[in-house]
Amino acid sequence: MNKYCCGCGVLLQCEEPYEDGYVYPTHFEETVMCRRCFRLKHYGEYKVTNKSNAFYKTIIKDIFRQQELVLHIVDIFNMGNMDYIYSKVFSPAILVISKYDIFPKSINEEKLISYFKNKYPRYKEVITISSEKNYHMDELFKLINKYKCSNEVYVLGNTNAGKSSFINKMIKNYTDKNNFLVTSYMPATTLNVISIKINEDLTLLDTPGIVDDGNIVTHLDEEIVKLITIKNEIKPRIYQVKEPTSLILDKIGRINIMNESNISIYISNNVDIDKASFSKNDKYKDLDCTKIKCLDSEELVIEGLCFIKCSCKTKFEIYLNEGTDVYTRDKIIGSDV
Ligand SMILES: Nc1nc2c(ncn2[C@@H]2O[C@H](COP(=O)(O)OP(=O)(O)OP(=O)(O)O)[C@@H](O)[C@H]2O)c(=O)[nH]1
Ligand SMILES: [Mg+2]
Repeated sequence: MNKYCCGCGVLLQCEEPYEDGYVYPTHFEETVMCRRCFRLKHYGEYKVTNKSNAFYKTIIKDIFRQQELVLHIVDIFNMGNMDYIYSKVFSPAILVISKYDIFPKSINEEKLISYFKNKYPRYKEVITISSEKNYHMDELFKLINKYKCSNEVYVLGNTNAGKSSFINKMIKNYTDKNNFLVTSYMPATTLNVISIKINEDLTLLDTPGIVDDGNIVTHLDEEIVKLITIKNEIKPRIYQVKEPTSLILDKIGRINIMNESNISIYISNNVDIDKASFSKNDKYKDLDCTKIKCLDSEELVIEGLCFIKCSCKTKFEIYLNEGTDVYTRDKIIGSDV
C-alpha cells in the first residue's frame, strides 16, 4: 500500500536514499514522515529537492480545472508568478495577503486591499492574515464557508508564501488534531498535494508552491536566506541622499543611489546596511549590476529581499548574484517618505 509523508505529501519509499520520500527500510512500517521532513522538523536541516517548476505548474492547472474554491496565498515580498496564477482564476478564488505581522504599522490596510481589488478584480475577496499572530483567521474561515463550492478548498501560491503555516493555524484553531505540516524558510518544503480535514464540511488541500527563479532565495546560501527572512514588523530604513551614495548590504550586495532623493528600504531588520564611499569602496562591484530608474509613484522591488520607495525619480545601480529579478511596480504601500 502506498504511504505519503504527512509533512510534505511525497510518496514514501525506501529504495532511493537520495530521492524525495526516502525512509530507512527498518522504519518504513511505523513512520509517517520522510527523512527530509524529519530532519527539517527536528534538526532544522534542509535538503534541496529536484522537482521541476513544470511539475508545480501542472498541479496548479489541474487545481483550477476542479472548479473548487481556491485560496491564493501571496507574500508581497515574493509576488513573482502572481499574474501567472491570476490568469487561471475563472472559478471562485480568494486572495489572501499573508504575513501581515511583518508589515510596518504605518500601512493603511484599506488602501492595500483596494490596490489588490482594483488590480485583480476576479478574486471574490481580498483579505490580510497573519498565521503567526492569528490575525483574521476567523474572518477568513467565514469567507471560506461562504464561497466554498464543496467540502474541498485548495490552498495555493508561490513557495514560501505561508500556505502550510496557514493550514497549521487552521488545524490548531478549529480541530483537536496535533499533526502539523512541515514548514520552513527555505523554498519547496511541501512537495505534493496534502489533504487536511478540518471538519465534516471542510477539507483544506495544501499544495507545493511554485518556485520563482527570479527570487533571491534561489541564488543564496541557506544561512543568508535565514538572515533575509522577515520575522518581525519591518522598521523601514530611511536615507536622505544628497549626492551619489552606496549602501552595502552585508553578505548580499550593493545599492548605488545615483541622485538626490529620500529613500525608504523595507527589508529584514537583521540585514546590516552600511553607507559607504561611492567611489572609494568597491565591495560587491564584481556582482551582476542592474541599472534601473524608479518614479515616486512606484516602488523598486528586489524579488524576495526588499522593496524601496523614493521621494522623486531616482536612478539605482543594484549589484547582486546573477538571476535575481529587479523591477519597479506601482506602489503597493502608501507613501510615508
Ligand atoms: N512573520 C510571519 N512569517 C510567516 C507567516 N506565515 C508563514 N511564515 C513563514 O514563512 C516561511 C514559509 O512558510 P511555509 O508555510 O513553509 O510556506 P509554504 O507556502 O507552505 O511554502 P512551500 O511549502 O515551499 O510551498 C516560514 O519561514 C514561515 O515561518 C506569518 O504569518 N508571519
Ligand atoms: Mg508548504
